[in-house]
Amino acid sequence: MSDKKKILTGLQPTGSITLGNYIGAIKQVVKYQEMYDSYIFIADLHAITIPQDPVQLKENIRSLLNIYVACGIDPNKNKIFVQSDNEYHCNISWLLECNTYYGELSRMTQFKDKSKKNQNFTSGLLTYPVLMAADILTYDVDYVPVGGDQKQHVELARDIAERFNNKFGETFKMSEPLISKEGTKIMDLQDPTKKMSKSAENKKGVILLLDDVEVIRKKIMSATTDSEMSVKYDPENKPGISNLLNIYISLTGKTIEEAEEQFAGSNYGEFKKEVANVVIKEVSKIQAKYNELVQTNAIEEILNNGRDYVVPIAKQKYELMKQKMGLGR
Ligand code: ATP
Ligand code: LTN
Repeated sequence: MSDKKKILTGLQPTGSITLGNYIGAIKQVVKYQEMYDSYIFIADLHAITIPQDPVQLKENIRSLLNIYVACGIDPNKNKIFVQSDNEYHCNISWLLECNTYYGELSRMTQFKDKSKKNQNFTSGLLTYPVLMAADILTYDVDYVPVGGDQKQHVELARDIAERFNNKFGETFKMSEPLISKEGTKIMDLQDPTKKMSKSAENKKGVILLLDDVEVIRKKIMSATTDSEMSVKYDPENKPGISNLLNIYISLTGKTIEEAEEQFAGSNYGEFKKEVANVVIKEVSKIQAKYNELVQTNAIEEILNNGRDYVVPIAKQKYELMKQKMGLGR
């Protein structure tokens, strides 16, 4: 038994991964795997709370997994699985749903936002946080690394766990959200006052990890800057240059001061060229690994191992819940 603390994260298989996701989230998970016993899964059952094209969804699931492994998520240090491969998540979710109040779910901020946008929303959109609670509570994890938008859902999972424990006896560990400190936020290259986002309509300012490297170079070379001529970190007055500096230091490990000193006297063209070289070097490594993974289909074995590890754990938790609730024969 490992004495490491356990963490669990779910990733929605929607859209293509951006350089912002890589710097802001994936590199974080790669760091965590050294400290924690990590569970990481593709939340495909969560993705279908809004309509998905089946062919596209299947493609996104595989692509996301291959990208994560290509970025350094190590299958030997993480239990990597697909949520729908473990049927117990849904079974456990139902038992938890019957211990969750409608009022709690309809108060969730994300539900309120998303249901407003679409009049014909499904009931899955409402009950989604219970499925998320099932994901978390099944494995008795210590921490759940999430972005600020998901904190409320992790807190709901704690409420549900506490209620269940009080009613039926100790069954679940109380997991805590692990909100990383506001990490480096990478901005859109064309509009550096906006976050680089995978759902941006115009992709000129968004670097996708699977973009052709020459496309990446072009995107960086045509990034918005300013009319001064100094490579200085000043997000307020020089958002474009500051964003490029952020990208540069995130990938080189240098400090802002070191980078400013290095580029003192350089013009913006020279600076951008160097940023592009650094990004391309990093992305090329990821793409090479990605292509190798796609060709060898290595992900298949990784996912089989992940599934075989997590299913017995979830089955045991489900049986325990059934027994406590008086279900079955
Ligand atoms: P959307 O287009 O739906 O807003 P997104 O690209 O912002 O998607 P999310 O799925 O919301 O991606 O976020 C996944 C993870 O990536 C989160 O941890 C989030 O903080 C991080 N992330 C997303 N965009 C950036 C960015 N531009 N800079 C740093 N981190 C980011
Ligand atoms: N809801 C999360 C994805 C998610 C998750 C989880 C995160 C599903 N289940 C369990 C942490 C733990 C999202 O939309 N990012």
